Amino acid sequence: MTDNFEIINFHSIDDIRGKLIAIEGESSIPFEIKRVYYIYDVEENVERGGHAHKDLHQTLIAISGSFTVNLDTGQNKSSIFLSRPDEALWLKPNTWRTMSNFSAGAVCLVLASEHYLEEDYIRNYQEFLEFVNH
Ligand code: T46
Repeated sequence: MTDNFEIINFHSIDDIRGKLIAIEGESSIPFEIKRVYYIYDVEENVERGGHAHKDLHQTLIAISGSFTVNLDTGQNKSSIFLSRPDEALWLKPNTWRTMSNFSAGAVCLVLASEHYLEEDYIRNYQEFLEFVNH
């Protein structure tokens, strides 16, 4: 059983003016980017997520600030601290996730492989366990 996630490191183009990172679908990240969204203005001690996806692939990037992503495959649990704009967490399907410990000013940029589809979500943990165990 794999952990259902990978860390992707981006190449930063640096010069005396600062840094630039370009992300291209099916190249910098391993899927076509069909949707982009970002999460910001999250109060301290708030937890987001609490669901899994059946087919969706996503990469999460701490464009600013930091937060923790807590992952659960039904067999393995991991916590990933994201704080670098040159690093992405690639979340594969069938991974229960919550996001917590948002720092002040944190921005989570998400690149998704599909358009928004509520039917792709599993928002009940028992249903998730049944889904991944069959
Ligand atoms: C995920 C984590 C990392 C939309 O209408 N379109 C969208 O593209 C998204 C992502 C959400 N929504 C609606 C659905 C809800 O009514 O926005 C509302 C808040 O979404 P949700 O409670 O799912 O947000 P998070 O932060 O708990 O989870 C989000 C993503 O939904 C999810 O796929 O993996 O970020």
